[in-house]
Amino acid sequence: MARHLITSALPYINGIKHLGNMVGSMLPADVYSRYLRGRGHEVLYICATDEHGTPAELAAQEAGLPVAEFCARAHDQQKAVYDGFQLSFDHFGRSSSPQNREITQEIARELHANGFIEERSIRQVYSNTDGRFLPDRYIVGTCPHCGYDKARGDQCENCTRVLDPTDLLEPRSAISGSADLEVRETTHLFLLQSKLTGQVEDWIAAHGDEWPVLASSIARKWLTEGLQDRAITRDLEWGVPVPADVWPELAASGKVFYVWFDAPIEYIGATKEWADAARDGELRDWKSWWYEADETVRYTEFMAKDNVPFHTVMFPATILGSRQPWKKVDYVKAFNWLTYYGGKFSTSQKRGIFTDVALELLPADYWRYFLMAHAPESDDSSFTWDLFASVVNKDLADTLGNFVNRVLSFSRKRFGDEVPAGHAAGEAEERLGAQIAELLADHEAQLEALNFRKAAQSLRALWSAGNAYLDEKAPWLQVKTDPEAAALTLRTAMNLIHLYAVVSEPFIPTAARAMREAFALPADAPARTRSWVDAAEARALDAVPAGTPFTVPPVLFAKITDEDLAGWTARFGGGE
Ligand code: B3M
Ligand code: ZN
Repeated sequence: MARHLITSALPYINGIKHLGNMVGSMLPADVYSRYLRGRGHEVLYICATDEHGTPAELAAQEAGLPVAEFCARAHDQQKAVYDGFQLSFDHFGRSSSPQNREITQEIARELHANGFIEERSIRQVYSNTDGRFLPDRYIVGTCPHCGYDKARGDQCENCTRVLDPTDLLEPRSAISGSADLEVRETTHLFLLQSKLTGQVEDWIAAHGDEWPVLASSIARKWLTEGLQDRAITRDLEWGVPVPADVWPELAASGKVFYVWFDAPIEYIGATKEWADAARDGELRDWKSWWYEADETVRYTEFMAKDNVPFHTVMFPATILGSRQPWKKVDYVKAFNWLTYYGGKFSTSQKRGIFTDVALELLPADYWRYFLMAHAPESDDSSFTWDLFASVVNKDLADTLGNFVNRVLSFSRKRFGDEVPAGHAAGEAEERLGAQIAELLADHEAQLEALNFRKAAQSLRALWSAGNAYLDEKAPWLQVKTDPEAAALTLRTAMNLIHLYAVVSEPFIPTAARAMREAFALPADAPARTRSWVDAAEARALDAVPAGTPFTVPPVLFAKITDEDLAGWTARFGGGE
């Protein structure tokens, strides 16, 4: 059994994430983690809020809170939503933790000792009114090309031309609106990525072929453009301070590391947070996952495609340059965009569906299944309410939910509260068993390959097989002529329900639990605690024996009605 280290890109702290963020990082990482745990692997699923940087400071300012307090609250809010989505993190940390500060500073010291960090003086715009240096995008003015008067210092949104802040006419601070700006000399630390290019190239040459094309092609494109030396410090109040033992002057002038420098290190930092939170007697060895980790540790990262360069090039350059045996990623699972009616989900423009609001409308399982079944893997994928409703109604309500309810209620009505015995399994059951074993093998193969859309398809195929069997046997007719035959059909169908409970758990954990708990299996029954189903068990379909007491759970999935659909489309905006 392998040890699986799993991380999903750290959600930025400045607001609740939308469904597009969820589908491209945390949710698939959770499905994969749950699957691997089910297969008996040791799994450590780590995530955290990414808390530093200018957007965090500005969001705090807007909320009228000190930034530390803003982040603490925003972290708890995000964590509550992720709990609602049933994300099974082993630890959900904070990049502002002392652990991350310590490790980030240590890595910076090592990079310095190895000659990969240099101090350079640059010219930067300073706002006298705000009392701070302004990052390019916090300087606004009139575009010299098109005359748009809200162009940002890095780019004009109107004509899309890339700009330098000094190009802007009538520049002013985006924070205060003040035009009292000046250009000042300031010293920053630069990571000499150019000196690390060869090592990153070698590393990608050795490992990149195993990654999906979406990740490896982005990594290679960045490499061919060559790695530039990058400023890794900023003039901000909130961030990991530059270590004073190495750079006393910079530390005294309040420089902190750039958010993209410390954010990926938080994968390690959060693992240490996890270890530090161990209760008495519990052994949590964070280093065994990260430092001189042996080949039994397999590290998989999940992220949207815009994060790929940071994870495949910049972060590896950082840890390669540290010359310390930090674990590097084995597999990079990247996602395209989930769109809202073909357009962008946008946090700033409040377009699309936010994760907290989604959970107010429907429980997590509905979203989890839909999002995985339509994950933007090989291409972008579009959310529409019609599509969502049809997937929920067909797959979850009709194919799975209705099957479960139909079988259990009918059996209770005809045979009482225990799984009926009936005839011994016959030819139809043998065929069904063979089909289920085959579909399950396909499902496993898709999950092993991290093909989430196809895995959702094979899961649905497993559910459909139960419906086809039921329709073929028609126990409601059998019961009239041969009740023992009807009993066999129902017992077999109930075994399918139990199998569904086990193998659907990574996608729909709440419904899976309800299906599992429908059967009061004796404490020592192997099926009771089963976390996955092997081929022999799948074929036999007899884990739940006759005589097992059962209950009929409440409807697993409610159908989305036309009124729901009309209401949600009106509220969130549809295709217009
Ligand atoms: N916080 C992603 C983003 O907000 C960024 C990911 C960091 S992963 C180390 O787009
Ligand atoms: Zn312009």
